[in-house]
Amino acid sequence: MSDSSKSKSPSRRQFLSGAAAAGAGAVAATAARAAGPDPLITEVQAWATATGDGVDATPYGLPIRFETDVRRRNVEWLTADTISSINFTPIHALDGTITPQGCAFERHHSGAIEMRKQDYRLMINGLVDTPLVFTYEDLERFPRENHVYFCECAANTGMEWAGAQLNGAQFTHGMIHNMEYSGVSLRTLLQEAGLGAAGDLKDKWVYVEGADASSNGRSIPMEKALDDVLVAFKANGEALRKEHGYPVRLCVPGWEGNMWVKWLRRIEVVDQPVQSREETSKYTDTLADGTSRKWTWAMDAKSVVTSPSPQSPIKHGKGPLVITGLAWSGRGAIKRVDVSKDGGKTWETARLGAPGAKMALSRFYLDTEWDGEEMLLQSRAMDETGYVQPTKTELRDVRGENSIYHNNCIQTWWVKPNGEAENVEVS
Ligand SMILES: Nc1nc2c(c(=O)[nH]1)N[C@H]1C(S)=C(S)[C@@H](COP(=O)(O)O)O[C@H]1N2
Ligand SMILES: [Mo]
Repeated sequence: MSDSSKSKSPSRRQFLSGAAAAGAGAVAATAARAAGPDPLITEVQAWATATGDGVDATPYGLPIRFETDVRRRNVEWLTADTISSINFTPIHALDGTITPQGCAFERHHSGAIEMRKQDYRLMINGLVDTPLVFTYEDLERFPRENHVYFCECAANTGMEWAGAQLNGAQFTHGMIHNMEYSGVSLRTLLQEAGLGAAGDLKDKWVYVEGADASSNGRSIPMEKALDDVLVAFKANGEALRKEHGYPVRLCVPGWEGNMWVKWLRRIEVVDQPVQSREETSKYTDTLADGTSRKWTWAMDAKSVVTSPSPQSPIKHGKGPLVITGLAWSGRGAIKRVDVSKDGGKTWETARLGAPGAKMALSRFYLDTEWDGEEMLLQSRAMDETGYVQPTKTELRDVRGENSIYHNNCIQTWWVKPNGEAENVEVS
């Protein structure tokens, strides 16, 4: 509970007003200078002595050159080549909840393919009344929906099972992005083909496939297919980027990223799961006794402090500190996030940037005072089902240590008195 926020807010205000009034005396001015630049800007600054760039027809705007560090990164030793590989979203450097496409992680099994809209075709076949092939223009004529959803690769945080491994939230938790998608519900397209031929829909499935060499085929139970699955062609208002499946991808809200088939080419209604590579030998969890857990579709509630973190150290001294991070759940909306500074012994409830939305990222903030001492920073998410994000020990007790996928345990950053942070484990 944030009992401390009440007692601490006056000192926060004192600090800020102290800086603003620093001109009053030499001692105050020195204090303010130590905390930041001079408070009064009376001279004409360089930017006002000439005009800036005119508007021009730049092909497409890019971030200002001072922000080029905010970019995807990969971990070279992780995969044998970049064709079947992954890069990571710079979540340590972003704020709010929407991930710009230009820095949203990519995961390909056989490289990103380039397809023109004119060449795009989507086939629905199998147990349908009328097998159909849609062009891109056909899809645009069905009623459209907009939804914000996160997409998390099941392997996110997968390198952390055996111990603290990668030093940065980008690498430990960056296989996630959150975008506003525009598209047509899969239900609408299935109804267009007609599901009468499928008979009882309860035990039916759809098998979805991409146009790339891997095909990335996955079976989805009909109940989910008719619920909230979206056939998307826009993300954050613009066309999908090539690497995210241009021109059309599937969004399977709350479920593991692997099911979000890119370059979507075929949807087959079938009477049993296909048992493809991606849903048997891959994306399956090996338990402590060596057996495998079949199908883990929904991504359980999870959170991470994005700043401070190893790539986003504290650059100021003690005093006001904003601790922030992301929380999400594949089973619904985030209800609450708690933050601990002492490795999970005590917790304070963080402030959500906006009320949690179903299967979408939530941003949390803990506006706090830093005493300049070391912290073992953690965050713990709770979703609307009442599920609470587990500690690493709790998760290992249930799942053993052989797993890779579906690691949603609490993350710890050891923040040192110099403001630097390191990936650690607490027991
Ligand atoms: N056709 C196709 N779809 C695919 C993949 C792929 O390799 N080919 N990778 C899957 C995996 S494992 C994930 S995590 C997500 C990643 O989506 P992104 O590249 O847009 O981040 O796409 C999924 N869809
Ligand atoms: Mo994935």
